[in-house]
Amino acid sequence: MKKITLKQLQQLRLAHRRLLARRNRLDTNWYNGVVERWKNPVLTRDHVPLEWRFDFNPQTNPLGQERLGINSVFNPGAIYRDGKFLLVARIEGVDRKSFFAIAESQTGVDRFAFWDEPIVLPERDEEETNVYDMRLVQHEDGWIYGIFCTEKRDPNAKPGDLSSAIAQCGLVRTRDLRHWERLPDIRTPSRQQRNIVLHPEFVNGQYAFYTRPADDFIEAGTGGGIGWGLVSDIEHPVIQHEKIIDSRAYHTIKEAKNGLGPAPIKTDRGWLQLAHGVRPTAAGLRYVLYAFLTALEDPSRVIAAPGGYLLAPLGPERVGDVSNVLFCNGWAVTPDGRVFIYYASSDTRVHVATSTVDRLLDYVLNTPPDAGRTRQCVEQRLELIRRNKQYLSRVKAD
Ligand code: M1P
Repeated sequence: MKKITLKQLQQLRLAHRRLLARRNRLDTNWYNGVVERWKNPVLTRDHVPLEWRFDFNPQTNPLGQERLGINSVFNPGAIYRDGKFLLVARIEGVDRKSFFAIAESQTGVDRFAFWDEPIVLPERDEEETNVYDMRLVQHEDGWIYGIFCTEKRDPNAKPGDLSSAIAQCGLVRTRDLRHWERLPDIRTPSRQQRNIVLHPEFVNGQYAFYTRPADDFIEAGTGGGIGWGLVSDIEHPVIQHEKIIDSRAYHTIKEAKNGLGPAPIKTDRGWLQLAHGVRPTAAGLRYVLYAFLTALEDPSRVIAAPGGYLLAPLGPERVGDVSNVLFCNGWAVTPDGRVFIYYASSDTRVHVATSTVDRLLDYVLNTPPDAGRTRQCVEQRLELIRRNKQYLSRVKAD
């Protein structure tokens, strides 16, 4: 029995090593000129080190069973640092609780490997039951901040109600991604807060946050939209006033709710922003990713907003624990302007799409906005078709 068990574990090790060494390939079946998709997910539950799951000692695990299983790896924050791509992934155990761990790669598109242990996040509240979706932000004050969702059971829930929860935003900071200091949770006027993102620069000498006010845990309720608020003291992060800078809208990709993804990328034309938009369907909520641009001198002012989505769940991405979901809270930009968008599909695994700052700027500045109504949308398309006809007939005539 012991022999077979050992052999199984050796086979697991071999398969794990092979997975971590696997090179990725561009998905050549897909083209839009803005981003490339890649064939393989960059992180899955199978990437999690075997030592985090199995007890390798035959004395205590004679049957070689998995002791602490992993359900999924998704929604990572991202940063490019010292020539490496680092993801702070949300790892969900089979017990439904999530924790954070860092995976690193030299290429950004494959061969991600987790550091030897998960992050030990300092706790502030014993009621905190789950944490997830960390945004990593290198702020101009010199710290790297981690902003994440902290969730607990609603203290006012009736005894039989085990689903009502309160989501708020936790805050940590670090200089080396190994030692984390927990700051007080971010306080805002809203009952529910997820998807808070720190802007990487001071605005009028203050820390600036993108928020997502909501009065319901799953739906936005009467709230919603991407909000904006300022904080003077990061060690006492209280946002007194939130203003909505990107609203939900009827019959758009962000009808039900929306939320900022990663911290924006500074470009010479403005701040490049990536967000998720959610709409209701008969099959449940559908999450897609959309991009827009805000003004350099006022990052809360939207100056370009392409219509529709940039990325939506495709093929196998459409299926998972929460199907029909793309979610992104991490992207990394290299000094030469390459952009690596780490998006998760269906709350299950992590993929990468690649682009450049220039291509994303072209996309946000030159894609027509949502025309609002079918009739206007047809006009938009006719205009494109007729310009193409004119151009192509001229080229043929030449
Ligand atoms: O299940 C989809 C996503 O739902 C929540 O995001 P939001 O509050 O924007 O709807 C989060 O739980 C997120 O982790 C999850 O991917």
